[in-house]
Amino acid sequence: MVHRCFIGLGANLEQPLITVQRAAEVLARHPALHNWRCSSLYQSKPMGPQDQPDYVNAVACFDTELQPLDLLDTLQSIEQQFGRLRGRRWGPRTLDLDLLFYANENINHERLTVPHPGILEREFVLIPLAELAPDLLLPTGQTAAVAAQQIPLNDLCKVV
Ligand code: A4P
Ligand code: MG
Repeated sequence: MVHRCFIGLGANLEQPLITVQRAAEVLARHPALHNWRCSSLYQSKPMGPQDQPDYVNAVACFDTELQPLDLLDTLQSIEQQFGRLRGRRWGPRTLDLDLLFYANENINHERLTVPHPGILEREFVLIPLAELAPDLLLPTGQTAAVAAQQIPLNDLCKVV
């Protein structure tokens, strides 16, 4: 069975724009991910500690037959491939891939919470999500487009 998924891509170290572009290419070519679509890339102010560089963020969607934890393993192995530095929570990272939605499923596993709990507060998720899928229904019952219209932009700007 095929599941429609959305992920967030983020980077703020070592040429983050190139990192996000290359990660998107790797994901688009991955044999288990189909119908890949990616939003524009956005520059965003860091959420969390402010003593770190701005981020580059995007949202992508695809279809997959992978089960949720297998998809998480796939995403984490790509983070590793990009030399992910794991530091403090919400600290700087070479590449961060967050699973935002896995079909309409609610997952509460020690390794995986879906929908991702930060979606509604993050302009760097909602704006690219609304670009890709304006009619997507969020857990609040709002569409992505309406939620994106209501969120403060916090200097978010499109870069590519
Ligand atoms: N995990 C649980 N649920 C998920 C999920 N839905 N997707 C677990 C991915 N992983 C999930 O993640 C820690 C563990 O979360 C994983 O091992 C996985 O089993 P992590 O990526 O190592 O830790 P983290 O990212 O530092 O923590 P956290 O709470 O996931 O942070 P976020 O939410 O990823 O935020 N500012 C801007 N402007 N743009 C950003 O992209 N990102 C962050 C990180 C902070 N500030 C940012 C940005
Ligand atoms: Mg994360």
